[in-house]
Amino acid sequence: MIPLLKKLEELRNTAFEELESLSSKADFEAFRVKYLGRKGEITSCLRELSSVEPDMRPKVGAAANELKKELTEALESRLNEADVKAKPKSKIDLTLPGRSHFLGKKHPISRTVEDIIDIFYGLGFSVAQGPDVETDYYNFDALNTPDEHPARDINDTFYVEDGICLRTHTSPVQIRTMENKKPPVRIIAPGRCYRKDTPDASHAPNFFQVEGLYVDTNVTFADLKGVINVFARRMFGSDVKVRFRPHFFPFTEPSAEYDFSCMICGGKGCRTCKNTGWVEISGAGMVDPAVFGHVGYDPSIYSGYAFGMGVDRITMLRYRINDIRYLYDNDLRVLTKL
Ligand code: 2NM
Repeated sequence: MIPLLKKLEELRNTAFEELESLSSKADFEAFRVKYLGRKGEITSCLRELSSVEPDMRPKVGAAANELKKELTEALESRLNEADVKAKPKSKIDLTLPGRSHFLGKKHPISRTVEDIIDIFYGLGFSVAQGPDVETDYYNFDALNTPDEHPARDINDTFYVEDGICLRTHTSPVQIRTMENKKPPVRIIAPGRCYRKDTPDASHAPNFFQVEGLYVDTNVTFADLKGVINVFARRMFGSDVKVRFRPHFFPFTEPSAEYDFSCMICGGKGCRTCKNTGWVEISGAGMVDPAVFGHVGYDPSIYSGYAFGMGVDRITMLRYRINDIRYLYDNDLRVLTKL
């Protein structure tokens, strides 16, 4: 037998034997260098081919290449199984079903506020904002609310300290805006308000309002009715009806409360409208000259209307929520269904 062939045969035996005994990554690498490397055993056999008789070279060369291929494959498969064994048992159970993710949603009140803002943008209003913590002056005095008015009672208003309260409406924003800007003024003031009410189906100690104000020359109650009518239709559709009932507010004269026809029952009468066919939205009126006096507007030149609306009430109507507390409970069953 050709010595080189014999050598290859021995190499095969020792190499395969050695391969079985390897365990560490370093062992495998050393093995690869020793047998399959550029200066390894098989390469050196191939170099010795020149010493073999020419007609035998192809046979010996093929044998060397064959061994190289077998060893490479064997090493590969040993590495793979060693890899599996080397890994610690995973703590992650890949067979578990995936977790579903909740996709965040805007709160229904935020959605209503945004829709209201969009409608009033379309009517030429801009948005004004102010602080939640107010002085008595902005929350009451400037709004022509007398000292003895029941709304000022410590049982109705949250006082932070003497003379400082949580705003009970967003009207202070209107006052601040008028102080800083000459007419024409056409703004809405959306935001959170606070009243010391015991929570029930229709009361929460904090709630949301959007108030509107338009001051210019020759503004009339007819302009107010027009804007409220347009708002009602854009918000609830072309079938909704609006009615105004005389009322009193210290900051407007004349004043009214206004109702929309009930969109739950279509005006026929149901629980939400207490069988009247109408749901109260809020109040409105012509800004009282005394209020203009506080902000330095001349009531003989300017007139204006103001209105409020209860965002919670509107939200409850459009999403058919029959208890205001659902809006503040962070109950995902409510939030994900809307
Ligand atoms: C309402 C109802 C009627 C109102 C009045 C003013 C201001 F600042 F111009 F005097 N702002 N908002 C107003 C008027 C608010 O909400 C029920």
